[in-house]
Amino acid sequence: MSDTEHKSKSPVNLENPENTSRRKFLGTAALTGLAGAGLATGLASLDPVEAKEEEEHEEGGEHGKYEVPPGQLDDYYIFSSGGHSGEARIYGSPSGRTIKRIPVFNIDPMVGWGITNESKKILGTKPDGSLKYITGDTHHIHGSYTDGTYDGKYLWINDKIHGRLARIRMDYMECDKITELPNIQGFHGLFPDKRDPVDPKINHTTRVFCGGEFHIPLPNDGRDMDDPKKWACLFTCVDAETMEPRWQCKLTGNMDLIATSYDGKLAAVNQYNTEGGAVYTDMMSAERDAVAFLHIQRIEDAIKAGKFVTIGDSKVPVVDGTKEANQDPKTALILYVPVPKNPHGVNITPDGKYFVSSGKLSPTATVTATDLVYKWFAGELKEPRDTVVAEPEIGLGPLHTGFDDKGNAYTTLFLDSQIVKWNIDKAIAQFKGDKKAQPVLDRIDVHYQPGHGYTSMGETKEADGKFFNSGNKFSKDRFLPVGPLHVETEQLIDISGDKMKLIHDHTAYPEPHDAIIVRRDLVKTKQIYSMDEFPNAVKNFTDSRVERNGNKVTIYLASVAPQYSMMNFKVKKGDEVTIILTNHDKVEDLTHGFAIPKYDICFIVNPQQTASVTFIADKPGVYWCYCTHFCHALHLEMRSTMFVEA
Ligand code: K7E
Ligand code: CUA
Ligand code: CA
Repeated sequence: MSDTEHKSKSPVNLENPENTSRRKFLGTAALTGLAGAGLATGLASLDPVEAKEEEEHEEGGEHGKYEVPPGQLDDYYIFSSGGHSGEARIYGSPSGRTIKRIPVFNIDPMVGWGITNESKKILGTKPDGSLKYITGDTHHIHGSYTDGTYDGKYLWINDKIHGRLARIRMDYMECDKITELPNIQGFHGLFPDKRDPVDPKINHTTRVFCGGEFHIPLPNDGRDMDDPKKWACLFTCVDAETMEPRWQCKLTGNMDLIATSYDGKLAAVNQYNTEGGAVYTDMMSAERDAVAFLHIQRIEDAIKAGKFVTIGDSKVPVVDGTKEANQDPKTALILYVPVPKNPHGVNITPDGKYFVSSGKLSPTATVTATDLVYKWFAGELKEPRDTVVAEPEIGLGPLHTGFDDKGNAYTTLFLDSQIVKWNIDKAIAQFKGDKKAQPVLDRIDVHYQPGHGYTSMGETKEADGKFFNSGNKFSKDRFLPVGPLHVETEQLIDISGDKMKLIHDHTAYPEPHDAIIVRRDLVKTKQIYSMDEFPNAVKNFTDSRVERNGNKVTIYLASVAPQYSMMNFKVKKGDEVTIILTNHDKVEDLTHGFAIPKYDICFIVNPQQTASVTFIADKPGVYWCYCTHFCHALHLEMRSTMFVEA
C-alpha cells in the first residue's frame, strides 16, 4: 500500500466522502465538546448531504445507539489475548474501553503478580524460589461452555513460548492455574470442548484441546537433532477441572488453530506444515496442506485399550494419529482433509454444521460439512476431499472467520486490509455448479492488515449478528504518532444490516490476537473475596504479631483504611521474612497496596483478600512499608516500618 492510499484513509481527511464513519462518530456527543477546537470548522465545510447526516446523528439518530454515555455500562465483554505481553485483557463493547488487564504469564507489580507467594505458586518456581519463566505469548482465549453457550465459569489462554495452558476463573477474573504441556513446543491453538463425546448428560466443557505447532524430537533431550524427519507435533487434551493433561495424540504435520464441534465428538485443526519442514521453504513445498479432524471418542477408546506410548519423563499416554497408522476410515483416529497450501484459522458455524478454514496464501475459504466428516469415519465416502462442500474465492490473505445468526461468514483479509462478508449457502450452491450464485455479499476496508476477527457471541449457538471486531495488526496513521512502536487498532463493525458499517477504532497495546465477545448477562463476578478462600488469612486484627522460628520470621499483618495493624516490626539481618497481609476492609473497590523500598516488594490486597511475600532481610536499616493503592484521605499516611537490625 502506498503512502497516498494511507492518507486517503486518514480519519482527519474530511475531504474524502468515503470516509464518513469517523465523522459520524465525532458527530454525536464529541461534536459539541470539540466545537471551537477547529474541528467544527472542518465539519461545517462538509457538503450539504453529509452535513445533514451529521445533524441526524446529533439528534440521537442511528449513530447514538453505539454510544455508551457516562454512567452507563457496555452490552458486551470482550476477553482478549495480549500477545507477547503475556497477559489477558477485558474491554467493554461497544465502547472499546479497557476495563481490566489480567496478568497471566507476565509479571505485574500493580497487583503483585509474580511477586506474591500465591501468584508464584501458580506461575511455578525454580528450586531457588525464583520464577521458572517470566515471559509468555498469549494468542487464543476461549470460555467454558454449557449447552452450547458461555457459562461464565472459566477462560483458557495459551502461552506459545513455553507451551503452557492457563485458566482464568471468571468470578474474580484472575488466573488460578497454569499447566506446562509435556513434549511440545509452540503451543498455538486451543479450544474447550462443548459437551462430552459419549455421555449426553454432560453438556458442558470437561476438556481443553491444545495444538502443538513446532516439530521437535520426542523427547527433546538432545537426540535426533540432525534428523528433522523424526521430529513431531502433539495434540494435548487437558482436563478442564484438574488442569492435568489427560492424553496426547501424535499427528502427521503440525497444528495451528483449533475448533470443536457442538456435539463434543470432533476437534478440527488446520495444518500449514504437513511437510514437517524444518525451514520455511520446506513448509511451503506441498501444494496442499490439511484440516485434520480428530475423533475424540476413538482416541479415548484407544487409550482405554492400552494402545499408547509414553515419552521421556512424561506419564501422559500418547496415541498414534499419524496418516500411516490411520489408513482405514472405519478405525481411523484422524481424518486429514487436503486444503490449499498453508491454511490459517478454523472456525465452526453457530449451527454446528460447517467448519471454515482460510487459505492465507490462497484467496479461498474451505467449508467442510460436519455430517460428511462422520460419513467418512463410517467408511461411506471415497476421499477425504468429499467432505468439502464449498471453496469460494473471497479475497487476498484470508485468515479468520466469524459468523452471524443468518448464515453469513465474515473473514479477515490480511493482504486486502478488508473484511469480507459471504454467505455459506450461496458458497455451497456455487460449489455444486450454480453459476449464478454469488457468495460474496459485501466488503469493508479496515485499518490495516487484520488478523483475527470475531463476532458477538459468534463462537456459540447464540450468535446474535450484532457486531464484528477486527483486530488489526497495523495502525500506521490512525492515532497520534508516538515513535516507532505503533499501537494496534481494534475496529468495531456493525453487521446487523446488509452493509457492514465501521463504528469506531480503539487502541490495543501490542499485541492482541484473538478475543471473544460475550453478552454481559452471562458474566457474573464477585467484587469482594471470601476471607475463607485464603488458608493463611490473618482473620482478626488482634492476631497481628511477629513469629520467629530460627531465622525464619513471619509477620502477620492486617489492613483497614488508613492503617496497617502494626505500626512497626523488627527483624534481623539474614532472616527469611514472610509477610502475610489480610485486607479487612469489606467496602467494594477498597484496595490497599504494600510496598517495601529497596526490597523490590509491591503488591495489593483487594477487599477481604490475603497475600504474602517472602524475602531475605539482607540490608539493615529502616524501611517504610507504605500503601501504594489510593484508599483514603490519609492514604499517604498509611504506613508501617520494618526495622532490620544489623
Ligand atoms: Cu492468526 Cu496466533 Cu490466532 Cu495471531 S494467530 S492473528
Ligand atoms: Cu491503603 Cu492506600
Ligand atoms: Ca505447507
